[in-house]
Amino acid sequence: MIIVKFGGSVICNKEEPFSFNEKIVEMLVDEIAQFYPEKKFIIVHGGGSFGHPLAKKYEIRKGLGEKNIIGVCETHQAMLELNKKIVQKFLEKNLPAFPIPPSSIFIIEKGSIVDGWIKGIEEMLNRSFIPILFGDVAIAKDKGIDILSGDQIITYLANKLNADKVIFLMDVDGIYDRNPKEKGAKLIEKIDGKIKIQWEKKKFDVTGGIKNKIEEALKMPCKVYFINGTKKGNLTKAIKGEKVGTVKI
Ligand code: IP8
Repeated sequence: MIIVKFGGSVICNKEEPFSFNEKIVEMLVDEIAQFYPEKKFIIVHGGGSFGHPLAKKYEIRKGLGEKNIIGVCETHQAMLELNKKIVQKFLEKNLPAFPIPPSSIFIIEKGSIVDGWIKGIEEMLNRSFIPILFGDVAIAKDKGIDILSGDQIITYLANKLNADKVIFLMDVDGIYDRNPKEKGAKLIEKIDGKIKIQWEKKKFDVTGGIKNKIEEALKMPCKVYFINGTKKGNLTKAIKGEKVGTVKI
């Protein structure tokens, strides 16, 4: 089973609230279609310009307060909207995508999953569905409510369901030794636990961007690819195990 993260910066334009990169999602679904049903997939998508601006506006990372309970529901609603657009693209290509709202099956603490019910996901995979999860708001033991990043969901699923491979789709070619926009930035081809990067602090992302992705990847029991999901053919290469982007071995 392969888990693919549709990163928020790939499926949305982060500068524009509620934008959806329809053509890119269609291209990615076409690439997945080449391997279905021989290979099993779980898709997890990020919050992009649907989830993150609202999570920030309603200060959801601070927990459940008196003033943000409606904001929590609105943020979840925005994620359902984005999820529906993605699921629709799979169905148009005749792929049986089935949405699973993470807030209904996971309990978290300090941003990580401490309790989850994933039997349904397993049974869906056995019946050839493609479960589609997403970064979401979730019940938190410590704060009442918190944001659950798609990256944390992937770590949990990769470990519990023994994933063969995880592929993170991003809007840059992989992991760089510093901000890829900086002069002299070098693409790192392989990463392991010793990796050191001059982390960039992102204002947009409430869940920690690339730093969180790498930390999570290091907890996964399989190869993890970080590739540019906006370039045609990259996802196909990663699924086939060909050289592309950065690989955590
Ligand atoms: O983009 C964040 O998920 P991520 C989800 O996978 C929300 O970190 C609601 C902001």
